[in-house]
Amino acid sequence: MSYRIDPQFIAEQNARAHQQLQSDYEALAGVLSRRGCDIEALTGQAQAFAVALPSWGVGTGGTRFARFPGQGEPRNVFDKIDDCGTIHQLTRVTPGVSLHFPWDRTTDARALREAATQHGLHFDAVNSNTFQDAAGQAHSYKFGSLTALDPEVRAQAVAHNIDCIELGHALGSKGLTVWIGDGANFPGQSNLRGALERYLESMRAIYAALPADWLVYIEHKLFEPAFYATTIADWGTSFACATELGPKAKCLVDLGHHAPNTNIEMIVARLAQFGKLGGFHFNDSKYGDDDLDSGSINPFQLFLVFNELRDAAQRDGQAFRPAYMLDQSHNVTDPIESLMTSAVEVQRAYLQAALVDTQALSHHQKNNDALMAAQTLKQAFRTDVSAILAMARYRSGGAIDPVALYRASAYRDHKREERPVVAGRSSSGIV
Ligand code: AOS
Ligand code: ZN
Ligand code: ZN
Ligand code: ZN
Repeated sequence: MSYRIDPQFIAEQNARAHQQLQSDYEALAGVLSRRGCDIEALTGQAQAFAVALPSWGVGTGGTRFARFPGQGEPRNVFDKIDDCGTIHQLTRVTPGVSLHFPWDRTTDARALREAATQHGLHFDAVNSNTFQDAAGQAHSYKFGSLTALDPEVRAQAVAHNIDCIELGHALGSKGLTVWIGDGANFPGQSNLRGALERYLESMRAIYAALPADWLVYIEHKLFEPAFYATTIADWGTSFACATELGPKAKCLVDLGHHAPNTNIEMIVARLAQFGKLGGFHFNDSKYGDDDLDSGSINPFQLFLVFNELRDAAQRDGQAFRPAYMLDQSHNVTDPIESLMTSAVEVQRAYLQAALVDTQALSHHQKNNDALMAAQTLKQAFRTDVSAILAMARYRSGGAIDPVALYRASAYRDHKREERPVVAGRSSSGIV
């Protein structure tokens, strides 16, 4: 039986912090009520919020350059589910897990589904992988996958995506995220239009295999590994392809996949306006696809993204339900601590956006009062909602302070014993 944090231990740790939380919460309730906001409604909203975990994020020490494996890291998808379960147990905000095939392939989908259910987890969108060669595959993706000139390579890449749909279907997923590294490193290397034509042809075959209640998410990325011309480089290409494919195709925005200083919140607004905003890979970055913890570099940008999401939800109501996922992996922290931190930061941005005084904002906009409009957003952004987030976790059975509780539990030490290091192992699938 693998180690799990005892709910009794959570209750004990929370008991020590509860009084302090209660007084912070009451103080904040007073501040908010003077602004006409009901803290209880906000706490309810925080409790209902969710962001899915990337299975690849719980592996330790991964960047594209090297891995520095940590002790007690997950050895397989079942271990990953245990770690994701722990993150959800403490934060109560991450009930979904996004798997990546073939990294997370298992022959026993039923056992995997059962393991997830035991942790109160379900499976969010599954991710295909044609950006690296899997052991034993017939054709290499060195010169592309869904866009490859060789029809056999394309057929293999399409078949893999359909395979992912079937695996995901057996696990209760409802979506497939497709990110490809296809593109060119040199001008002239490939015909730019031809590559996109082949992409669409391949995607049509994948689209045709989607179950009725599934979506396919097209994830764009400016560059890397293709450094001259990435086939699906931007939201315009993503939008055009999603439109070509049909209503089950939507665009996925990974915050790290844009040129520096790109106005990502505006991209979010555009995609939402035209009904093509499918979801997110949340993370943060300073230079490129850095995959750092959410809110660690630019929390204001994250808030502004959620401000657009708030606006879209207000306009479109229940129909507007983009998929929220994290996508991060790096070298220097315990990934469980980082993922808990990111999940809470995304939840924080959501809540801060819920605090925007929308009436005041539209009043200032009507009067062309740019200064006060900006101040209205800043007021919401500057509000420290930590006590609401902590209260939401507490009421949902999670930890008032997830990182402190995780450290106090010595979870990783237990896992170090349960998951002995095997020489040469690289199970997390991080590239
Ligand atoms: C790659 O840059 C993308 O962010 C994908 O979402 C990818 O599948 C994921 O980061 C795992 O490597
Ligand atoms: Zn991503
Ligand atoms: Zn990224
Ligand atoms: Zn990425």
